[in-house]
Amino acid sequence: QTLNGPGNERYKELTAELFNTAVFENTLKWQPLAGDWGGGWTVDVASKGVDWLHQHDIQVRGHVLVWPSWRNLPRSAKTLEKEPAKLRAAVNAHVSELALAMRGKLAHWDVLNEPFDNHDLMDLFGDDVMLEWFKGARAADPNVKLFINDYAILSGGAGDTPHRDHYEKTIKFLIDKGAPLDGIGMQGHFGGALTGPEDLLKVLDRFAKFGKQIWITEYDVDIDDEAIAGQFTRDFYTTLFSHPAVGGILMWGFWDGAHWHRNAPLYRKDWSLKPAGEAYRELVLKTWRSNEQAKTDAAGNYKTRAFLGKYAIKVTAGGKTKTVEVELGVGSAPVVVKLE
Ligand code: 9MR
Repeated sequence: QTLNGPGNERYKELTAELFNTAVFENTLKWQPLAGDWGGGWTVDVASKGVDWLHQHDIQVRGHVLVWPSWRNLPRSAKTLEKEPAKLRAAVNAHVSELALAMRGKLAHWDVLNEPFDNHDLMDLFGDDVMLEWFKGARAADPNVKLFINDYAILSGGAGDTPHRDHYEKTIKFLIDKGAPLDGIGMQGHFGGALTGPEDLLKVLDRFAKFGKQIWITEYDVDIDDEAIAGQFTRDFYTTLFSHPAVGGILMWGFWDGAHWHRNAPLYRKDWSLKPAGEAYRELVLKTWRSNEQAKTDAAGNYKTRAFLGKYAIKVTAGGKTKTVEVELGVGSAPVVVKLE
């Protein structure tokens, strides 16, 4: 959205510095692609954005194939309300066509968004229709990870809520029925009721039992007190980062100049850093990046602990130097560097 707007250059610079996964706020939604929001929204624009992100080593989430309520479907869908067979086919065609058009470009797809209060299509066709969307996406792009996504799962304080209960039931339904579901998205839009670390962990455990990766897909915190937002962001990221089921956290914008509430987590409109931005930079760019220099033992071995991720290892001996790039994952083998 900011590609042609003011702040474009700074926005891109910071995107490349701060993130390794990104999502388009609106570009891949059906309504804009169908022309309901005016011109300029095309798969081609999205693909160019993806190319830029890939050039900067940033993987991309696709958002969203089906957001199944009249208010979030294109106008053309509503006109088919009285012709259910055509409507069902149109939704399935959209899933296949868009997933095919983006095939190989995306790491994740949100196949289904906010089923708790966006269920007009399920009311018409029954819950099994959700399986068609997941299967259609899988058939069109076999390697992209397929997600369900909803809000008010982490946010809103502690306890069981109808929203959380419904999410758990829906995920169980999809898995039991054999939907190719790879991951669970939890949006993470916080307003008044901030959820503390212990309660966040309880929610994560509740959903981790499905054995799928959990991603926080749309983090932000819309409160006036920047200091509290900063402390909360620090605690939120630390808690989520500590949980083995969590694959990653995305922010729903990071700059006040391009944010749905004009209150983004990291940067004010004038690009000054908010307390949450300081906390984020400290954790993500420093604390969680392992960086060290050491000598091996006489046999040439060296062992250390490091956070998971991509590393460059530079080895020097007998006047020779070699640098290798490695990715440290769970259970990675020792790295062998031969100087020849
Ligand atoms: O931030 C998005 C805003 O620009 C759009 O007008 C709106 C409707 O498409 O969607 C907003 O993004 C939502 C996201 O797609 C799903 N989760 C909640 C987000 C904030 O409303």
